This record gives sequence, C-alpha cells and structure tokens, in this order.
Amino acid sequence: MSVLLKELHEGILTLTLNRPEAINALTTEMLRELGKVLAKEAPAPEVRVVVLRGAGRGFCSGQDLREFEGQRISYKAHLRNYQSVVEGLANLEKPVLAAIHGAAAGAGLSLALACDLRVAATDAVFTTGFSKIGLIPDAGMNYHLPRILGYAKAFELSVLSPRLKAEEALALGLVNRVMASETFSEEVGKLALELAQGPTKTYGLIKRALRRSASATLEEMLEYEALLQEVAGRTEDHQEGVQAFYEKRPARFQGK
Ligand code: T3D
Repeated sequence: MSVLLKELHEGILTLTLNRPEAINALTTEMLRELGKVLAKEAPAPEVRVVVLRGAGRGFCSGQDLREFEGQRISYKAHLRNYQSVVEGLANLEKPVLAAIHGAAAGAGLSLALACDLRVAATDAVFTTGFSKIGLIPDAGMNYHLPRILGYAKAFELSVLSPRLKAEEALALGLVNRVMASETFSEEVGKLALELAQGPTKTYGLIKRALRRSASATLEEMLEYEALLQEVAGRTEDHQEGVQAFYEKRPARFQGK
C-alpha cells in the first residue's frame, strides 16, 4: 500500500498520508511522494482544491523518529525532505485545506500550518512537540506559526509544547473551524466542494497576494494588487461573476 493516497474527484485532489500504524509519521519516501504530487499533479487545471489529511486515527505525528534512529540530523537531508513539500503547499496557486483529526504534532503540524485553511475534528489534538525532544520547530513552523498566532503565542507553543484540544486551537486562531468527529469527512467534503466551485484561479491570486504581504510594504502591496487585479479582471470567472450579478443568478465558476 502506498504511503500517500491520491484521489481526484469533482476538482478536489485529496492527499492522504498513509502510515496509520505510526499516526502517519513522515518518512523520506512519504515526503518525496508528497513533494512530487504537489509539483507535478496539483498544479493541473482540473485540480481546483487540495485537501491534506491522515489515514487512521490521526493527521500526522511529525518526522518518523525511527527512520534516522542513531543518526545525527543532517542539514542537507532535512532540507531535501521538507523544502519542496512546505514550499509546494505554500506556493501552490489554489486553496489547500488541512483536514485534521486526532494528533497533529511536530512537522505534521508544520505541514498543516503551511496550508491555507485548517479545519479540525472535535477529537483533534495539536502539539508542536519539537522541544520535548530537544529540537527546534522546523518544516516552516518558525515562518508560519508567528504569522498565524503572533510572536508571544508562537513562542509559548514552541517552548512549552502544550497539547491543545480542537476548541483551544480554534480560540487561538490556529484552526479556522471545528467540526463534529462523527461527520468530519462529510463536512470537509462540503467545504472543499464549496471552494472547488469558486473562482479558483482568483483564489490562487488572492493566495499569492496574501503570501507576498508577509514581506512587503503598503506601497509595494498597492502596486502588486493592481497588477494581480488586472490578471483577475481577465479571467472568464470575472466575466461570469459580473454577468451572474446582472442576471440575478448564482455564478457558475470554472476556475478559468
Ligand atoms: O530528522 C530530522 O530532520 C528532524 C526533523 C524533525 C521534525 C519533527 O517532526 S520532530 C517531532 C517528531 N514528532 C514527535 O516528537 C511526536 C511523537 N509522537 C507523540 O508525541 C505522540 O505519539 C502523539 C502526540 C503524536 C500521539 O499520541 P498517542 O498517545 O495518541 O499515540 P502513541 O501511542 O504515542 O503513538 C501510536 C504509535 O505511533 C506508537 O507506535 P507503537 O508503540 O504502537 O508501535 C508510536 O511509537 C508511533 N509514533 C507516534 N509518533 C511517531 C511514531 N513513530 C515514529 N515517529 C513518530 N513521530
């Protein structure tokens, strides 16, 4: 059985981390597969939304601690394993939704943070985990966590590594929504479909603009927005959206 399952249905590419026996702990093979799919398959026009989830009883427990047992951490291997995956999630020009049930720990949480939206089942548990084993957060967590939560909370979660329940994560802004565990898959499916039926090319531009704002001045953003708006203005979905407004009917967006 593959360590990464892929399914494309109604414009939604669902990627399932599949090592349930270790709460989907990340191995080199799994990260390589994920990086490849994000680079080669996810950008295809028929994919309008990506959902990242875990098989079995949790989302992801982070780096597989058994894979490099007894070995020193290598800068090169670490970068090779994580860079393309984290950049792939963050830079893909379409919405990426992390659907988290059970545990999201260490680099598993980092992957969720690199996604655009995080939804949690009521049984979800979040922990940075790194400091508990004498490591610093990685896989982009030092970039994303302070941007999502602010410095003080990011520092607290990184250093003390508490286990947060879904409702606590929601209160902090770590996740966008909490959904009942019993109906989690259906609720995730509905949200993913709502996104997939939207003007997804424009969503990609929105993502690009928000990402750029992390390191830009107001003046730079005003210029960049104008540029991207010109691009959005040329999409078929913009035409359709305006036409639907005139005709007082729901728009039928194609992601073009
Ligand atoms: O090498 C580098 O480049 C460094 C990179 C580091 C990046 C990182 O991600 S470091 C952080 C790694 N992750 C952790 O430290 C988390 C370790 N796991 C846990 O804290 C807990 O397992 C969880 C909070 C995730 C879940 O707890 P619980 O009680 O629900 O499950 P459990 O019983 O602890 O785990 C179930 C099984 O999964 C168990 O296996 P067993 O005993 O039934 O055979 C456990 O060993 C295994 N497992 C859980 N996490 C990992 C793992 N196996 C390998 N690696 C893991 N990370």
